[in-house]
Amino acid sequence: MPVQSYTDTIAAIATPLGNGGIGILRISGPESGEILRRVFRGGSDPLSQPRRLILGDVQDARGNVLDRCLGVWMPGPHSYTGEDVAELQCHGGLRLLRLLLDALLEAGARLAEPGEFTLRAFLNGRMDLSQAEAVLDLIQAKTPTGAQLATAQLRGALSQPLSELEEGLTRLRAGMTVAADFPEDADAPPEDQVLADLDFLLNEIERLLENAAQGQLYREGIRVVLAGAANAGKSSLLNRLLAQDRAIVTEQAGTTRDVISESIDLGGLPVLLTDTAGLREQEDLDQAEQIGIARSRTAISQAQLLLLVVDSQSPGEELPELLQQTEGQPRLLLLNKIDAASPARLEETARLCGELAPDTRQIPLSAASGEGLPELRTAILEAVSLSADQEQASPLVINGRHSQELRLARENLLAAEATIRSGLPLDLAGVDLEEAAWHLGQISGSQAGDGLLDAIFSRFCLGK
Ligand SMILES: Nc1nc2c(ncn2[C@@H]2O[C@H](COP(=O)(O)OP(=O)(O)OP(=O)(O)O)[C@@H](O)[C@H]2O)c(=O)[nH]1
Ligand SMILES: [Mg+2]
Repeated sequence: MPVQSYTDTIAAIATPLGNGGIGILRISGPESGEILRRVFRGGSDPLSQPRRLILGDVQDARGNVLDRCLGVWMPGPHSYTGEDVAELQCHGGLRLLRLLLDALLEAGARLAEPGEFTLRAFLNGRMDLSQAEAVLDLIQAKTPTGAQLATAQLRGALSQPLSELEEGLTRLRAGMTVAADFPEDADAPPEDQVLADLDFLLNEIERLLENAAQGQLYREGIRVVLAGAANAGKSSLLNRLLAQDRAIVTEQAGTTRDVISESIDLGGLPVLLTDTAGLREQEDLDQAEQIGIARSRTAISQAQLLLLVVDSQSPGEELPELLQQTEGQPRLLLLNKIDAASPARLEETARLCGELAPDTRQIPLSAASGEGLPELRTAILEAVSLSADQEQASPLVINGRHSQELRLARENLLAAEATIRSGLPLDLAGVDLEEAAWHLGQISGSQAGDGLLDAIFSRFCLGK
């Protein structure tokens, strides 16, 4: 862990920049106590009562009282940053908070960079890099499940298996060095043991990557597009899933002209649901509808999951072409309007769809009555390989950077395994293992360079 001791003291407004009930100013660094004493006049000295809220006045260098607020003193190392930290809970007016911040800067603090509090927490060993990134995920979480997963990561869901991996790898490398240098040494692990240990590490990485794929979905969500012939009921379905009258629905074909997107929370999965203009071939389409249809085609090509809506009473002549064009894309066929279709018509439509797209799952439903909607929700989750039963899954919120480093570490371990299996001397595998350790260190931060840290922490907001 890179330990660095800062000599300066930073300050920032930690609450959102707007008017609110309260606004919090945060100070961290060796001068925090001094600065707090300079600006805060409480009923008692906050420094003599760590972690206690003290009521007092904040004043500027000229002695003007700016606000009445609560001050709290949190001495390091048991603070968020690991340094001496002070916070002022004031009234939440933006203009007022700026004045108060000025007073802190006048009293000797420097304005914090975005993410600098969390960067200091990382550099002081209060959290590893994956936990610091979880702080960012937590702030930006799109659904309650996303927030829960980020909290789990903050509490060590990734750091813990990761540090076990790093330790396992270190032990393995140490054993192999002994085996290479002193093959007769009783402590040297036999080749079988080395291979078994490597296998164990590989399985562990594999498991993390699998959970990561799920976690990424919960974190970033998926783009789901409703497409199909005009009048099939796409907008009605959008409204039904949103539980809100968002898109205009009429009996006329060609109602929707533009692409409409809304977010929904589907069992914790953030879904960006897009309604599109119905596809239809006709000579006399006006210009708006033609542009709308072109936009539909773009949306269709960018979807991560397509919901192809079919009127089960009459599937329409556009269906074969649409099915052909979207072949190979993840998709579901929604046989809509089952409330109005006779059983014979429904069966006929299902048979036709089965012929045209034998591998595509069909879901009979009704946007009007809501029948089949629970099945649709489950099918969407299953289509992106998520269990509708969240208790069973243990997704990890790993970002793209983490999974990339895990994959590179896996490649290094596989290369090491191949070297050993081919009967080459054990120490030749050492370089690969060293590299694997380096990649794991990029996730925990034990090997992270300044460039990486800058890239990560600059994405934070001010005051975090
Ligand atoms: N009976 C019945 N009618 C439905 C159902 N879903 C939609 N409709 C009707 O079908 C007609 C077209 O619905 P829309 O939701 O506008 O269809 P659309 O696919 O968005 O149509 P375009 O925007 O023109 O492409 C409306 O009159 C709806 O009330 C359903 O499940 N059952
Ligand atoms: Mg529509």
